[in-house]
Amino acid sequence: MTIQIKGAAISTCVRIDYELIFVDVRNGEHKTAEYKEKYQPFGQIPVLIDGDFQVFESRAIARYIADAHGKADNTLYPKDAKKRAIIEQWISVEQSHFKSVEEIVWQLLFLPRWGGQPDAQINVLDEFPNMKAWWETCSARPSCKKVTSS
Ligand SMILES: N[C@@H](CCC(=O)N[C@@H](CS)C(=O)NCC(=O)O)C(=O)O
Repeated sequence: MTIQIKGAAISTCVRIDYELIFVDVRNGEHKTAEYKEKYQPFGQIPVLIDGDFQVFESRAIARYIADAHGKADNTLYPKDAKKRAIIEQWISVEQSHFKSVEEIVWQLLFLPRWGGQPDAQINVLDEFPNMKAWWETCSARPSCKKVTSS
């Protein structure tokens, strides 16, 4: 059975095959009582559906995909406790401290695709070499290229 993701093509970077079920966020489909009751109580995307199993929250989804559908060596999310702890550490750091990165991703990736004009002040990539390297690594991933070209 194919995994289904309720969301928008641009916001998913998944390394496995899946069926995208488009949610019309611009027209508020995700805020309807039916959507909240059936899929996501906070009225947001993404939601993963795997047969009769459903899970929302992107980090929970990512962990589930890695555990349930990852390759045998599972290099992205290894079972080794220490390796996993370091991954969880950085997932927590991202969730707790990366608000400014969200803004950068919004300005550089999503806003232009929604017809908006990015803030000219967002030039941190040139100011912070590590951030630039991170951005180049992320955007070079096949999954990122796939969703940004669609
Ligand atoms: N904590 C949630 C955040 C989800 C989220 O912010 N989704 C955005 C799109 S990427 C959304 O649904 N925005 C519409 C809204 O909040 O009304 C997660 O990680 O899944």
